[in-house]
Formats: sequence, structure tokens, C-alpha cells
Amino acid sequence: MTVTTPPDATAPEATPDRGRGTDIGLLLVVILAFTALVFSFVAFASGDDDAETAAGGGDAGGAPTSALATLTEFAINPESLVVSGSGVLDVRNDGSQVHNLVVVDHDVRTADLNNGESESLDVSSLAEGEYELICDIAGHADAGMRGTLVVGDTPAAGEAAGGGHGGDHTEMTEEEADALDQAMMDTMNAFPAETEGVGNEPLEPVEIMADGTKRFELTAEIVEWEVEPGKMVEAWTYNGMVPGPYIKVDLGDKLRFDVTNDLPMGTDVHWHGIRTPNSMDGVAPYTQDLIKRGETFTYEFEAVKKAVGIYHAHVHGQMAVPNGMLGIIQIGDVDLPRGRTISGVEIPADLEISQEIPMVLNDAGTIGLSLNGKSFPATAPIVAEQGEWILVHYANEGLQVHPMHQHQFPQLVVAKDGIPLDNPYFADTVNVAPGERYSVLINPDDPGTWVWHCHILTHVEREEGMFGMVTAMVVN
Ligand SMILES: [Cu+2]
Repeated sequence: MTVTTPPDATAPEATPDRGRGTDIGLLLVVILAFTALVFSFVAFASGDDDAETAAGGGDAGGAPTSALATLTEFAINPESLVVSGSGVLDVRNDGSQVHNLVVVDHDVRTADLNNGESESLDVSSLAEGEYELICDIAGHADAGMRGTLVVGDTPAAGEAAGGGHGGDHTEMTEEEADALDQAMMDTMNAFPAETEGVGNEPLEPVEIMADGTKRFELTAEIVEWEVEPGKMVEAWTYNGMVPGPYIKVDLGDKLRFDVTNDLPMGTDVHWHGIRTPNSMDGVAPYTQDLIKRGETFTYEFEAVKKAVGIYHAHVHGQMAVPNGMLGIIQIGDVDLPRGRTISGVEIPADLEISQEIPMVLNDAGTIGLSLNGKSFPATAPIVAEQGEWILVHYANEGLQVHPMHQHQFPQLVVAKDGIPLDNPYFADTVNVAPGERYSVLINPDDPGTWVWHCHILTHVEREEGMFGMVTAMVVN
């Protein structure tokens, strides 16, 4: 087994910030130093370096003695691997997160690999046959990191080598091709599909207190969530929905959120993009104690600045947020460029918004590739009358960038992260990175069904058909 560490994975000569960042700076140094220690230990513990192999080498007609598998967010590439009984898998992490490669039900696995690291995995302990591969970092297999491994010169070997996404389909029979065509048409014709549960339900205050404070209640809890027709997942939620309730309040409101934790572990709530006192920023243990299971914590702050924010768990965020602990919190209305001319288009001075739609993007965890907690064909279409003006707030709570493409109607980007732009601009594709919000105006002026989707094509299609980050604007 050989583990190679990228040259930059050494302890940095970090200098702690002076002032209020000192604690965080020190913590980072400790974490980085510890990480470097782990790297060097792993490298030391795996001193056997005679497994260096030429990628893809193999006898003509037999299974190759080695095969290269790369790990990315969130795929094992290629999905189908073939290697001879005495062979090795060269596994390399080309992703930005930590990944590993595990042969399911067998004691054959790589270490957890950081970006740029690789390991030669000896598969000689496996008998000839077909095996399931996953990355077993929490949530990654569900997000798509699955594959198959064929060991030995089995009849399945040739078949497996040609299959998978982006595989060579020239050997496909007409029947197989027709089946793939049909699957694609069937999934598209199923849109919009009914599923249980709707996210983004407006959150009303449970009471207006004596001093005018609006008091809201949020409960963090795990529920069964139908992410696509018939596919139930364990969602981590606020008030049992994904995304969590849509919180829209007025500028100047006094707000109180009683957050009860019914999760199996601790939580907190960070108000991303909202101005709050430091003690309300929701970062345990720096600004508050962890909300332990069964406990309630109260957040109180005034809505002092207009915002299109998101709220989500901060602690265990890499798991809790993709699993569903995310929602939109908006203060006031986004200022629009009424009466201005942008790229030759006159924006009406009396423009009224007919529909204001949050669109939360996600790509990982139990929820996976989705718009507003649903995967196509369970995503909700946006139904519009010709000529109306629709305001959409994209919010990316996933782990990857998503270029959101609306067919036919250019999107007028009016605000970034809730901050109105001095120079709004039109784009047919708006790239939304994790944590970002873009507010876009759309003026559908042409009847028809116009699809609207992430343009990373593996986020919207798989061989079984269309899925994931697709919806449509239906213009009457
Ligand atoms: Cu995408």
C-alpha cells in the first residue's frame, strides 16, 4: 500500500491573528498540526512501496493488472472497474473533500484520502467475481459515490468495462438503447410528480409579545422525507420540512426564535447573511453553548438590515445541512431597479412582483441533488401568466457550484447575497456557489413549458432518466 501526500499538506507556518481572531487562529494551527501529524503517520505506517504499478497494464485479452479509480464529488470514476485477480487499484482523490474507496462487506479499503492523495489498493485477497464499491464517508455513497469492481477474467469483465456514465455505448444493442430512451422519456413525462411533504412553508409567529417581539418556534428533528416519488430518506429538518420554513419578516422587527433540539446530537443555528449580535451568531462553543438534545435555546435579535439570508446548523454542518437543516430567512423586500433601462430592456417603474420564490439548491447528504428538497420529477414547476414578473432567490446550501440555466428567459440578477447590485445584469445561466444567494427577476413573455435546471449535466440526468436539479417554468 502506498499513500502519497501532496506537497502542500505540511504544517503551515501559521501566525495566529491578533485581536478577536486569536482563538480561531490558534485552533486552526492546532487542527492543521494534528492533520499533518496524521498524514505523516499514515505515510509511515504504509511503508510498503513496491506496489507502484503502471496504470492499465495488462495482457491482451485478460483483465488489466491495474486500474485507475479517481474520487470526486460525488462519483467513483469510472463507475465500473475491472482488474485481474492479482491486480491493484490505483485510487486517487481528485475531489476537494476527503474520500475513500471501500469494497463493501470485505476488509479491503483505502485510508481516508485528502485532495491529491493516492493509494494503491491490493485486491488480491478477493476471489474472482463482482463487488460493490463505495466511499463510506457519511452521506457520500448516497450522494453518488458507488461503483462496481470485477476481479478476474470473468465473463462480466468485458461488460463492466464498457458500462457506466460516459461509457462506450457502441456495443449496445438496439433493445438496450431503446430502453435508455424510454427511461428518459418516462421520467420526463412523470413531471410534475406528487410526493409527500413540501418545504419553504411560511413561518408565522406563535405570538406577538408585549413589547411587539415576534416569537417563532423551530424544532430540529429527523423525519422521513419523500425526496422523489417512492424514495424515502431520513431528513434532518426544521419543523419537519426541507427546506425549513420560509421566514420573512419586516425591517425593524424584533425577533425571537425558540429552537428546540429533538435531534440525536447537539446543534445550533447560524443566521447566514443576517446582522446579529455576536452572541446570536449561532456558533457553539464560541458564541453560545451547544443546544444539547432535548434542550431549547432562544435567539433574539432585531432585523436591523434588509437581507436575503439562510439559516442552518453550524455544528456538524457538513452532515446536518446537506441532510436538510437549511432554510431561508428574509428581512424586507429586495430593492429592484424599477424604471431603469438595463441592456436595452426597460424595467417598468410600476413593476409588481407576482411571485417571490425561494429556490434552495442542495447536492449531498440524504437529500442529494435537489431543488427545494425534491429531486425531479418531484420538483415543483413554476406556473406563470405571460408577462408577469417573478422574483427568485437562489440559495446554495450544497457542497458544489450549480450553474442555474433558465431556458428562453434571461434572468436579471438584482441582488447578490441579498445586497442589491448597483448594476443589475442579465444572464441565462447564473452560477451559484455554496453559501451564495442570487436574487433574479424573470419576465416570462412567451408561452410554453421551459425547462430550468442546473447545467452540470450529471446533476440532472443519469442512465435511469432525468432526476435532480430540474424544474420548469410553465407559461400560460
Ligand atoms: Cu448542479
